[in-house]
Amino acid sequence: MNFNQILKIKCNEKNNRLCLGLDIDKNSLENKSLDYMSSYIKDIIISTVDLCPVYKINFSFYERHGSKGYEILEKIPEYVNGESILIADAKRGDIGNSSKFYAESIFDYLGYDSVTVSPFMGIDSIKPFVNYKNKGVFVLALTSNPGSNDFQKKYINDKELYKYVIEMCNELNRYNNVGLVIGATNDEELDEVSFVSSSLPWLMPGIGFQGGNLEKSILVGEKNYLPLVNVSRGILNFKNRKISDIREATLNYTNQIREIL
Ligand code: OMP
Repeated sequence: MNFNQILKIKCNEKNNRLCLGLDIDKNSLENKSLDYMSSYIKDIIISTVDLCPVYKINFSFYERHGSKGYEILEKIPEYVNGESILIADAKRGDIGNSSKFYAESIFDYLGYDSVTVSPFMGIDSIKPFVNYKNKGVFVLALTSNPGSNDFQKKYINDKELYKYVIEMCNELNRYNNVGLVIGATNDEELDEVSFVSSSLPWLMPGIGFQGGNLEKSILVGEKNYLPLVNVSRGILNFKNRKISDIREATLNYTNQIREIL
């Protein structure tokens, strides 16, 4: 079975479309040691894994701590133990030869299931990731931040740049393992995205702190193929957040999503 099918099965099994973003800011924890941060993440996973089909790990929150932070990135797949899909939010993309080694580090060495990549350097920069047939590749198409106006929504000839990216992803999806990153804050463009995207999963960050539209994201994404709505700070990032509160917030989002579905 290919990645996009496995992803959908996992989401259906847990009757959820929530991707919990494990963006842990060490400074918000009561104990600021990295060993504590690691066990805190393990506890979050244990207490939410029955609900979450997907976790996304933004590498910046770990790489900023050097080798100790990287050790946590190594441990997260062990903590999840195959019960959910892991997205390495590393936003890679380089000349083919370098991308090949980025893919090797994330898929072979770290053992993550999927990765986020930037399309800026073109199709040859993404192919080395896609060539891992059992792994997933989420390509930044229409991002959630205000800067998505700077390039992505600019017209080239008759259409916006982000639509060229989506068309490239349709073409790249030979092994059914390519997805799009579509910010949930772009509710006005979602129908247009759906029109161009040919049955691809959408990773949809921007729910919670960035004010994205949960209902519209789920409804339009579901019609296309599969929306994965990411929430990070909206669930995690309060001072000294207790694990039981994280569980409750995760359940709360889960219930909202189930109602929309
Ligand atoms: P919160 O705003 O705290 O929920 O975090 C959003 C997460 O999604 C962060 O890890 C961002 O780096 C990531 N993200 C976006 O916010 N917008 C995007 O367009 C793309 C991403 C991403 O690729 O995950």
